[in-house]
Amino acid sequence: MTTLTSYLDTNKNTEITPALKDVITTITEVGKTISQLLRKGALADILGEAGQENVQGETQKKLDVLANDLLLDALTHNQHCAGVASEELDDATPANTEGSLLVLFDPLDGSSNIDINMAVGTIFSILPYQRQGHLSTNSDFLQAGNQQLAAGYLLYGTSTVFALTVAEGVAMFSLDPDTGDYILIENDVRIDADTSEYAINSSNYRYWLAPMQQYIDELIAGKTGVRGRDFNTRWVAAMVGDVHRILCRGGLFTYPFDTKDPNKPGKLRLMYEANPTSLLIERAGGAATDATARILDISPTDIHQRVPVVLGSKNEVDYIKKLHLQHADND
Ligand code: AFP
Repeated sequence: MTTLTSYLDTNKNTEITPALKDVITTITEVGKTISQLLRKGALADILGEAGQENVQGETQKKLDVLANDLLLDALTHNQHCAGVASEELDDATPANTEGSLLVLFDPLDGSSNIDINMAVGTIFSILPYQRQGHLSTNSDFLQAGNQQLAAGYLLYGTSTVFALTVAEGVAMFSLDPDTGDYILIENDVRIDADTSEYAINSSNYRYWLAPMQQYIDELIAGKTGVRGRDFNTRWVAAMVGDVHRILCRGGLFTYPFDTKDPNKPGKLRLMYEANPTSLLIERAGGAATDATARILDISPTDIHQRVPVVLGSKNEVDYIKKLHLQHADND
């Protein structure tokens, strides 16, 4: 039996530095507390609205606020952490000026699922910090996803699962509620290139671009259309859950560009959601794009910027990209 601690200690990968180990351990320890609070549910008085709005103008749930505060407190007290950025806070919080790492997180992805007892998760991304001796600022975080040193998520579902990528490959751990240890359950997660399962919020159909409408029309036509086979929909309403399903059994997830709100080219956040999940998906053999360009190569201009996301089984992602490029050529 391999625990997360022994995995981080004995993994041959030399890029798992002591600083990374320490920060990853801090995140997973907070994950245990969040998991316990979720398990208590209404009994812990953590359901419902906290009565505040976050920087994105969305109402925060009590547990969003709690999870955010727990992670922020633990990470700013970690000696290796030079700064912390949260989806829930306007600005990044500077921490230890001698730290070598910056941490970004979405404390509770899929928060609308909390009150209905469905899966939610914590997503994180770790970037290098180059300006030791100085307080970190928002601009230090504006690094492309391909610079991430590690990324992962905690999924609080029927069990609590931790997915991690550091330098290469993706490993998955399950939290043993009896011992409090994260136990390795999959050492090298791989995603098949082909899939018949897709995730999209189809209620936004009328706002999508023509190539995305064409793609979904083709999947719905199934055997009777150009794809010549049937497809099936799954939608968790928490990206972290959809990404987890794809890591487990393949699939396609997209929150595409839409014209619903001209100020939002996509719903998902590049730095807290798209970058970390794209790194996991690519490292497991899948692909992640904004429909035409690789997500991990996007140079961020704002820590809260949003981006269209198409990720999962490689052949489906490539096919969507082909449709978008064809439409661009025809325009
Ligand atoms: P919240 O964390 O604000 O609930 O948002 C979750 C999310 O950004 C992402 O995790 C889901 O895939 C997506 O929203 C669900 O969006 P819909 O509301 O369109 O189903």
